[in-house]
Amino acid sequence: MVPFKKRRIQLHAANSGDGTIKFPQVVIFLLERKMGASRKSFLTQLGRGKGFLVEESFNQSVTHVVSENNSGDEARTWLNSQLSEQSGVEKNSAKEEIHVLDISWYTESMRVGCPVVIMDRHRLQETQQCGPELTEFSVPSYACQRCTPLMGHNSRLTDALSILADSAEFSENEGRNVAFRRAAAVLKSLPQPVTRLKQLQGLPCLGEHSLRVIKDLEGPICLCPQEILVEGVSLEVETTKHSKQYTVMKILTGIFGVGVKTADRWFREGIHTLSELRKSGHALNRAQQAGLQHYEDLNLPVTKTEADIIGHIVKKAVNAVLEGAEITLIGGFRRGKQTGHDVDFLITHPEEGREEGLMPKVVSWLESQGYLLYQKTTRNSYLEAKEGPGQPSSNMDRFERCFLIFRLPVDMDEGKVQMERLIGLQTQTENCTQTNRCPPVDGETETHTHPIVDASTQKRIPVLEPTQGSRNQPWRAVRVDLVVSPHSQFAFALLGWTGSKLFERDLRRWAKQEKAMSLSSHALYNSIQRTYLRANSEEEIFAHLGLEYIPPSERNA
Ligand code: 8GT
Ligand code: MN
Repeated sequence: MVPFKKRRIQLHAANSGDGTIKFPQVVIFLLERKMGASRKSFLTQLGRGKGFLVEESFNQSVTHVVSENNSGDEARTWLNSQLSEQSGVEKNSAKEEIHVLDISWYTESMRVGCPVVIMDRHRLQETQQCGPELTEFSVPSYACQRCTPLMGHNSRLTDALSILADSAEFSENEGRNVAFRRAAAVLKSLPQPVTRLKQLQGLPCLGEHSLRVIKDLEGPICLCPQEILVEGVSLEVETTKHSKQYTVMKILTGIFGVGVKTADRWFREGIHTLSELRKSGHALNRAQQAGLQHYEDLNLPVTKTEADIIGHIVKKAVNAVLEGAEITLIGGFRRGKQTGHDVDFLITHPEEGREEGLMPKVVSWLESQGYLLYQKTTRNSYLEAKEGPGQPSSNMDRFERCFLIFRLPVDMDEGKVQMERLIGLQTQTENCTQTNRCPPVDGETETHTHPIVDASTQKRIPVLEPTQGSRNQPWRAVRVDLVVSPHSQFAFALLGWTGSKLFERDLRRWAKQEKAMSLSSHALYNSIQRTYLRANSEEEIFAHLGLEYIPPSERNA
């Protein structure tokens, strides 16, 4: 024990440290109890010399209490007694704000010269652990058993894992792709941000690899002299994100009609940009030609407003060709997304059978009004009695389905689409474009509308498509998917096309593995009883599957 007089002198000397404060948001108090006054004085001086703000006595501005040789309980009891002496400070709220730390945090920070990230080992452990930081998460293993909102609380982690999933997808490593997507989906479903790795113990789908990435991302956080918060990085994620393969595959698979296989082949051939692809002389199919032509537009997110306007136009088309037909917005927008990569609609008619042959008529109407830049229609080939239930492993269903590239008029002056103008719009398309229609093959049709080309000069006539890029056009291209379902299958189609992809995948997996059932977007089949289970609503399907109903807004796994 240092004699009182000497102690005062030492403390005074510490106080007079005139170094500037480099980390004003970190206010430290060193607990003298069991540390001793002389050591406290020495450490205070050391900290101040390095630009740390070390308070002489405990006060309301303190953010970090550092203790040596005290247990977590002892330090917390001391802190609570200090807090209760201070008026207007609630113990519990203060408890969340003040870090109670072991001396190791302080000495490490001294060594580095800035406050190091607080790791588990720096915190004084209390016997009774409670409070939001220590929430123990519990998550069921199937995505269809849990709620996953649009915005999770751990987007930094989920974004990183999604990059690794994309990369695995580009390498056609399906197992790895799904593993990372599942891990990301589990983190997205958590009700709070992950603050400690040990909170993840026992959670499903978090493999060793994902945990390693999370660990790298969670630290070290360091308040550098410039006071920039530097978060932990995952070398693997950074390397992947900036790798040639990843960046090129992102570009090439971003072309409508180009899948991973084709993109990978081009990548290996040395095609790394759109202009290299254009120059390569590769024969592109119609979808790819259209995709390349409208690349910029199709890679701009579609807004909810645009989706609603397209919905209005499609509804008009549907009603024009079949009275009483109904359309429903499905896909991501039904789950509450505000932007999407496309717009998906499900069309049906309350009278079974009336929907037959509807798609070609809707498409013709849209085409005649100049709304289509590209379309490919496939016929419904699903016949329950003949073929049996849809295979759960397949996500390709056999509804009458149409992939469109929609030509959405845009008001150039205001930079946004105007509903009223659009609905009555008669475009000049017939005057300035030509349509290439393929003869139907196996119930499929495909058309691609090009800007008309002057036969003698081979130059485009620039009526609707100025050469300055698509933003100077009075329209934009948007991907739209239309699906027609018989009314008896509507609930299954609605559930199957609302997504998310992982949610759907897990619904089918749950049905098969847990219930011996086979779920598709057409039907639910009980493999043991050999019967189809009818349903008029999504709620009924969840009930058949023995699952709690999850609304669309919580299916964002
Ligand atoms: P996004 O468009 O904003 O990117 O997001 P999304 O709307 O969720 O994705 P999507 O790629 O447009 O797909 C919409 C939903 O349709 C997803 O749930 C997906 O699983 C589902 N889906 C397909 N193709 C097929 C298919 O052939 N059959 C069935 N039943 N569902 C499909 O994408
Ligand atoms: Mn979609």
